[in-house]
Amino acid sequence: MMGDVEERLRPASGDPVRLDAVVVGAGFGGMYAIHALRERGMAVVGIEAGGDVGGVWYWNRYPGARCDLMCVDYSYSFSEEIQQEWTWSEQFAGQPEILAYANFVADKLDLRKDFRFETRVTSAAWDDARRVWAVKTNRGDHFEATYCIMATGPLSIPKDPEIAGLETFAGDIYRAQKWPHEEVDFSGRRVGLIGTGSSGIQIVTEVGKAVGEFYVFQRTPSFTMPMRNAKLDAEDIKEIKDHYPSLRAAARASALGGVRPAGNRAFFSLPRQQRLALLEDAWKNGGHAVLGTFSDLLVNPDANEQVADFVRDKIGQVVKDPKTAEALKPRGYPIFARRPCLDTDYYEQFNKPNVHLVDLFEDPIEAITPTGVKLQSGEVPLDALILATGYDGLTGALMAFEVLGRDGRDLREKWQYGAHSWLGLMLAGFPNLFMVCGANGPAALANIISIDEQNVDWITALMTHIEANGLATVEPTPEGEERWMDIIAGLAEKTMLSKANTWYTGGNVSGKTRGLTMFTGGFAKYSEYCQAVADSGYAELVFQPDEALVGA
Ligand code: NA7
Repeated sequence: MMGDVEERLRPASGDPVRLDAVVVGAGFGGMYAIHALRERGMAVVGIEAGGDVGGVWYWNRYPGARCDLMCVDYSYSFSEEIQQEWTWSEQFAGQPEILAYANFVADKLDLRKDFRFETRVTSAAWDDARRVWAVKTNRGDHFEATYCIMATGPLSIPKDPEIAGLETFAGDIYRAQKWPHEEVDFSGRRVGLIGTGSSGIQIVTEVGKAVGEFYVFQRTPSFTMPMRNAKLDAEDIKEIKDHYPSLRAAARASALGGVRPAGNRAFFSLPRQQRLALLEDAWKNGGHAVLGTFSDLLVNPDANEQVADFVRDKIGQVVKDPKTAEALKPRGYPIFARRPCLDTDYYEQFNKPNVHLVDLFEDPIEAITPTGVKLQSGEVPLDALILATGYDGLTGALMAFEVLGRDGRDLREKWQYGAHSWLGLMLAGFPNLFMVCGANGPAALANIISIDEQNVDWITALMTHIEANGLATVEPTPEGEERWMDIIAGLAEKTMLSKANTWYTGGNVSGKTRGLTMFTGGFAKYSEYCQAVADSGYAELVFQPDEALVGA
């Protein structure tokens, strides 16, 4: 292990700073990685483009930003002290509280001292002769480390809409993915919003409360269901804190990496009236209960369509203007194939006289002008424009800078026709490089903090194996990677998740190879695969010995 980090970060000359590991990203994955590696006595540095910890929760400060998983799930489980000291105020926490939690953890574990903030990695290259990753940043840092851990997050590269004239708009532009730190007052202003995914829907419910005229430019409507968030009282908190071990165990054993029950009965195994009663209960229950009611909603198109009809009926019951209601009803793709959104009074906003839905399928945007949005039917004058147009998900962050593996192999070239990886954790041809919550793991289909912890624990166990056996490098075999990709493809074929144009499939980024690069078998099954590899003595991984120890 390397010596004291502080000392190492101040090299005497312009030589690279030598470390055990570089971690890219200070979201929940990177924060836990820094902690876990330090616990092993390793010298580490974390590099983060944002000004502080929190990852997506640092950037996404838009009004209404909230996690759609309950905080009993969406929080760290590795420290009983943190679990007991931190108290959540609501079932589903808002962005300010999640960011406060990230800061609490960073303070508690003194994580910031090992992070370089407001710093971007410009290149990471494997030096095979010296068996180190050379990592350079836009601030002129040059680190050399045995391991490189990419905790860059599935959603960190914002994607602007490809609409002519966007740069000419003379009013204020706000991006959901990079919201200003200070409060934005929309009252009395004419505001437009482009994008009605999870972010756009959350923005509508908040901005709709205090705005002059609000134009929601909708291309594909999303299915959204009531979150039914609730404050946690002292009794709730006590119960949660007393039962963390069993809550966490249930989460780890589940498909979502969370405690929400998932139904194991098939949709058509019950008579119609009973199915409807269950759906009604789930609707009243809130959250993702509707999704969890039946086991086959993503594999049985008829069942899926009936649940979609159920939700479309609910939209019709809330929205008073029939034309608006019809435009808000998603059609043409299976429910849950796009991220199912959770909201509080989203559809109610469209009953207000100053909130206008613009159906872009009927009246497309021709251009953005200095004064507003030009539709086919004419211009909508605007003072401000909000963009909630999503991300280049899963692969965007690692393709945004140079990552060079063995023999200078470029990751952009490796991923040119789709993201190939092994267990979503490693890449053939890229020794000692790890991804946390990477492409071809469960990623957006499960609780990301559960994945972060599971990934980092698996990685550190592998490091222990490497050290205990006098080894120096590790990487998956190309055959192992292909076998994993066959598993991913085989599972993907069985679900309807690829049947919508979303960031899940790369369908939202023009020119990106389409394909569902996520493990759809569920978090528990994924963990079993990873554990089986460890139990097999890491079959499918190739190691090279530590030459310094050979013959010693
Ligand atoms: P999403 O879910 O990718 O949504 C992006 C939205 O932006 C979606 O409604 C898009 O419509 C819309 N969009 C993109 N480009 C355009 C143009 N050119 N014109 C009109 N509308 C456009 O991103 P979010 O940030 O909401 O959510 C990302 C994840 O965060 C979510 O899945 C959760 O995991 C949390 P389209 O569908 O392309 O018709």
